[in-house]
Amino acid sequence: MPMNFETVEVTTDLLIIGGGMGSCGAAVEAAHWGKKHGLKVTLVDKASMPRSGAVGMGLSAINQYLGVAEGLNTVEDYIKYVKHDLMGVARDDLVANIARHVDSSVHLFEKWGLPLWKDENGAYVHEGRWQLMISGESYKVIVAEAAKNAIGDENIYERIFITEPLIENGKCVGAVGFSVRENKFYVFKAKAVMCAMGGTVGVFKPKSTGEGAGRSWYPPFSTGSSAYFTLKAGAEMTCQEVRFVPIRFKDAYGPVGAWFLLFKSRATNALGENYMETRVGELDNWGKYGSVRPIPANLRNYLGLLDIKEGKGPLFMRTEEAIANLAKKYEGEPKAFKKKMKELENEAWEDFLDMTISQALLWASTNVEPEAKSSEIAATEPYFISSHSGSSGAWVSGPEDLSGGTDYFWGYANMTTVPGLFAAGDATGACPHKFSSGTHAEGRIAGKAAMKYILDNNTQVEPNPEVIAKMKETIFQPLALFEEHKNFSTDENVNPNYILPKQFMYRLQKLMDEYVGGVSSNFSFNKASLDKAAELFVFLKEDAEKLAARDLYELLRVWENKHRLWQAEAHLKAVAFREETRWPGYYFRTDFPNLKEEDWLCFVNMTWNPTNNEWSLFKRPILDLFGIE
Ligand code: SFD
Ligand code: AMP
Repeated sequence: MPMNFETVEVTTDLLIIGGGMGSCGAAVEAAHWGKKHGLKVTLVDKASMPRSGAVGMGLSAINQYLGVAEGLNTVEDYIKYVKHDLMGVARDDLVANIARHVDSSVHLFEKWGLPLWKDENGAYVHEGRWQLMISGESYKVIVAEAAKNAIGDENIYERIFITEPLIENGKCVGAVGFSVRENKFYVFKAKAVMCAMGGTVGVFKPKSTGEGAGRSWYPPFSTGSSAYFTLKAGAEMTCQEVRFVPIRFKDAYGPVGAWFLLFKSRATNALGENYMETRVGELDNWGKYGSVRPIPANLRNYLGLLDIKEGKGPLFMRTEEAIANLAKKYEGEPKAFKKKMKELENEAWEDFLDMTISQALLWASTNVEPEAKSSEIAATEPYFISSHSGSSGAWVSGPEDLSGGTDYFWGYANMTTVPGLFAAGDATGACPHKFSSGTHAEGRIAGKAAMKYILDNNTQVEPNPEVIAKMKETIFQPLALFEEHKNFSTDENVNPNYILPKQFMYRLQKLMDEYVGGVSSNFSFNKASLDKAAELFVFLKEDAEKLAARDLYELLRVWENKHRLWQAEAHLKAVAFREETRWPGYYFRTDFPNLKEEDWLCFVNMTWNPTNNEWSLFKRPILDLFGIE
């Protein structure tokens, strides 16, 4: 591997990092303001935009749509739904800001060519109250095309992995990274930076190991870059304890929403019991959140997990029963019945073919006919994602009209506590349930605010060249380390001088799985196991300095793992700090098994201090801005 990496410098006004849903929203909006004021917008993605990020495979539903103009819902309805789902812990202002803009993002998608399902009256077909059905195999291609058209191909850098933020006098002034295809080191200098590099997968040992390794619900290429970037910039973070454990079709992770909401399916245990009914009394233990409807996602999980713990699994999605129920009214008319059954079968397969193709393959290869036989569902390994029902991310400012004058506001919507650094999507915390559409809307909000910030602070701060030189050395050091020591042993995989990224990842995942409540420890832990994790973490971090790479591909894996490590550490610290159990279907503290509203109905926030390498954790109050209980 040659060590002569060319340095490429790019100077811009706004740098958007990531090419996913949030970034595509930001690109469209920022380009509009950029054209008006002569400002340049540049976007950098580690992959190729038309298929990068969580929506790359496509989706079969848009999960946030309010239908305000149609009189379907209000912004307040949505805040209430989100706050209840997260057991009281969410930011009114951020949720409201997204909710009031999300419908217009959905209308843009439709204008750009995304096929939304319509009924015979031309109205959108709803999956549930907030969800719209789409034929979304090419969802990301369509949204990325609009973003590319807005800022121009010449301003888009693909296949560049961003590793570090550039900070000068506490302000974010750019980022550095490397090409995953060429021997090039990139320095992006900017007046403002927007971080939207998605969530984190692979911190916990996945259920899919061996021949299924690499399969996950959220994309395996979401590797914690948002959390790393914002933490390393010195930004305040929030809800790092709030991981997401979805219930999914077992082994290929097919989503369940369409089955529960559109097909009105039940899930039952091996004895045919519906745990949502047999376990309903358990909900009384979780304060007022046990009586809200819909039942919060984590409590729904919890009821199923209780059945599993008692040996009443596996759990099954009763697809055959749901399809039969929907076709029932056509039973007297054979032709209409046949047609309806065909239509339902098509919808069942399309749900996966649009979004989780491997689930359709698994069905096909295991002779599943959903109209004839139930399919197993199960809780997955934990993920870090704030756009679905998790909540971890950076603590960002709200918009002035909603939270001005409160501690939620410090100047520019969606700016982190680091001046010049904005965030959206999985990168921002405490505003969950934004999904693909809300993330796009949040990206637009952040993109617009960032352009305003640039107009108000229109100076290009030059990053320190010595810092950049040092970063370049650090980024490529894993290649040099391998070259230096590769001949020490007869097997490259076994060498006392370095650790390869796959081995490192397995170690991180084992640690988190066993001591911080992964699948094998039944999502449970206590202080003793967290202390053990913290002890092992010290060794793991020491060895992170010895990560080695044989080629550019492995260098990417090295940096993905370094990023994951920070998300893992932030999580470990946050769950140790919160001495209660608030989301029992996501994790359970056996030493503090109850909800403690008086002490813990608050945000757990944290910062990492770049100057002394110290972490601090603290509580922040939850403000009630809309009078929503
Ligand atoms: O059914 C770097 N999501 C769903 N949303 C919906 O609206 N409907 C659904 O049906 C949804 N479901 C679903 C969903 C996701 C997945 C994977 C499945 C099913 C199987 C959620 C949305 O997809 C999600 O909310 C948004 O996409 C989040 O957007 P954003 O922008 O926060 O993240 P991204 O789109 O993953 O993009 C990240 C980008 O960053 C790049 N990147 N670039 C440079 N340097 C680095 N170091 C980088 N690291 C990452 C990525 O390449 C990417 O471009 S259902 O389950 O509910
Ligand atoms: P999922 O497929 O689990 O990602 O869910 C898609 C959407 O449906 C999300 O908005 C979920 O919150 C919602 N959802 C899924 N299952 C249920 C359920 N049983 N009750 C209410 N909402 C659900």
